[in-house]
Amino acid sequence: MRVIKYVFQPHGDDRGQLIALEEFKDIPFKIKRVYYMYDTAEGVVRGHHAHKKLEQILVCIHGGCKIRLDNGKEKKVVPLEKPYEGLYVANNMWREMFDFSEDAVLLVFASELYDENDYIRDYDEFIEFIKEHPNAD
Ligand code: T46
Repeated sequence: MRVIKYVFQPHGDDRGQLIALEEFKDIPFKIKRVYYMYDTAEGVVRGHHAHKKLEQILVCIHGGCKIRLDNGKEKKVVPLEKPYEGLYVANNMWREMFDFSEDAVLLVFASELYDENDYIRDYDEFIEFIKEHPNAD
């Protein structure tokens, strides 16, 4: 499984750092939605689903967390703990987010508006879905 992690270029000067993200330039799709999660309780695992269409970039802009990616054949755990790193998560990828630090803020750029019908929340259904929609690699 190929993990696609973007390293964003900060505009740093003696005042500190600034990162600007533009659609189709830094983010490889049109950004239709942005959401973020914070105050995640200790031991919580979020996610446990895949998507039919939605693509996303995950950035832990404060603190740290881990993302488990599962393409149905292989699983990989990707730590996110730098505000300049973005993890691309394709639609047909089962994901879980865990090990959130107390101060973690996980920011997500999404290619689609929120649509509950786009979620695959049953793992067996996900395995059936990727037979017809295989992952790139
Ligand atoms: C994903 C991972 C990385 C909304 O009303 N609008 C939204 O845009 C989102 C994302 C959520 N919600 C509502 C739906 C639920 O009642 O917020 C509640 C929590 O959402 P959910 O349980 O889906 O959160 P996670 O952390 O399990 O998953 C989220 C995204 O939903 C999902 O697309 O890939 O983060």
